[in-house]
Amino acid sequence: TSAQIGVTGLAVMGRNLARNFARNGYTVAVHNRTVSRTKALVEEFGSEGDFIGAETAEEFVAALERPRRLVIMVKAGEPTDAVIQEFAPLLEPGDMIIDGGNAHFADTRRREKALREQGIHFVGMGVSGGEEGALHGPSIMPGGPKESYDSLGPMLEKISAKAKDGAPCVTHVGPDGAGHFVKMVHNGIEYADMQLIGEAYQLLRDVAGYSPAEIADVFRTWNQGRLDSYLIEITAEVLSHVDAATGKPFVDVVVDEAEQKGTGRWTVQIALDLGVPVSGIAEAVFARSLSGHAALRAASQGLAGPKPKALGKEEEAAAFADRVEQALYASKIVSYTQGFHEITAGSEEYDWDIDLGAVASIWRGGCIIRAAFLDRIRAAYDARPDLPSLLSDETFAREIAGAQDDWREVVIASVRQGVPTPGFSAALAYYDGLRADRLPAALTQGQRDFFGAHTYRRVDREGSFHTLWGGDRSEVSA
Ligand code: NBP
Repeated sequence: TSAQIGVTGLAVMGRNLARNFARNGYTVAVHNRTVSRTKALVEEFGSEGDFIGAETAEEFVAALERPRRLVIMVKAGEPTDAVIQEFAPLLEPGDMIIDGGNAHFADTRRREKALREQGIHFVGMGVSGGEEGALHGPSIMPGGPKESYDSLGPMLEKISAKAKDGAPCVTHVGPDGAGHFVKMVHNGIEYADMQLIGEAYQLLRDVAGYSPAEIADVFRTWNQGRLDSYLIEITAEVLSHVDAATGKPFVDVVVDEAEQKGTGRWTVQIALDLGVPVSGIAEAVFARSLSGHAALRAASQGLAGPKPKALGKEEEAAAFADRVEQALYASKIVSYTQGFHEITAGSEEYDWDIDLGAVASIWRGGCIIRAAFLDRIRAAYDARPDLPSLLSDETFAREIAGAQDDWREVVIASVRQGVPTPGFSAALAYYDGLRADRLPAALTQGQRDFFGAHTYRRVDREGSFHTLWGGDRSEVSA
């Protein structure tokens, strides 16, 4: 017998993805640099389906039916290149290498181009959902040549998560690096979502005066409404967890320094290159970075702040919690607006022709940012694929209009009480910036013309102009 798919790299993700394929009836060839992992998988999970354990690269390639479909699930970066170098010479034109790791999309573009010259189809495939997702159904974001999706797609549709309406959470995102690009932005949005939730938690704790257990209940209530999402759900779980050793809330015994693996940072770096204002995502990355500067934070402990004033009455605290829900929801709309703007810009820059409604659709299940909310983003783009921004969608615009008074009150309260809310504040500034009739950018242009003769355009006439700032201050055409 031969295998319809092969997986090399059998750490948590690869092992679970291989099991997922096998559980769905595919014969799966499995391979890992360290052979003991391959053996362990077959021994432990062999009863779940048909596995062919391969010890060498040659055995692995020989076990695959043609055209071969070979999934790489190794550590992103050099290990991926090493594995490609090992396998590519053993493959034949028409075979497929699928990289399911968290590759940078620029690496994926480079690899796709090099392998295309050998006639090998290279599919950069974003996978979200962690190890549980890999096993039970992830959200899958494959890029690469469209024709490879014709044969690979049906298999991915089988193993992927399904949205509530039954639609598989996978689509051909676009050529070369499109899939990994979209996965990158997914992670950036994930950072922003987590930061906004964190700010809501901190406000409920410091301003409303709620305990972690009470805040868990608030999040449970929110999870019944428009904020219904995986991240809100697990937030309630984490907040209600009590540390067994001390009896304290778990959240109080964890060191408050957030770590990151890099995809959030990439989202911001690429946004800077593309000129897309992803301020909410950037603030989320910076907030993690700030949290990690332990020495700097220790040295700043004595700095002055406002006198905190907890809300007295219970009703007052409950009303404040409702406002925080509005602020969280409005800020969330802004994060997604910014993330989808980045996808639009990437799609234009690299000619990917990404269907934004389809992206929202495949994020509805399996991935970390899965949420009821994404159904509405999908509907917005399906109704108007050329929507200039999510904020131009009538429903979202109306919702923000309804939330904005509370959103402002929450930002005011956070400033007054000295609770940092970079996410809520940046989202609000973005919103106000976009809706402003006039921006101080006109003054910026004046300053640039003054010190650097950079010229400016006028509101009333075509052309570029320069004022003779050092002379008689008359205006000349530039
Ligand atoms: P890791 O990222 O920890 O990678 C471990 C695997 O890489 C092992 O199979 C290891 O083989 C192999 N490997 C390394 Br390291 N260097 C190698 C080399 N030079 N040649 C061949 N194999 C090499 O595993 P993971 O956490 O399962 O993640 C796999 C991929 O999936 C990563 O790219 C990750 O970013 C991505 N991802 C992870 C998650 C998640 O939740 N963990 C979610 C989504 C995507 P060995 O056994 O011989 O050391």
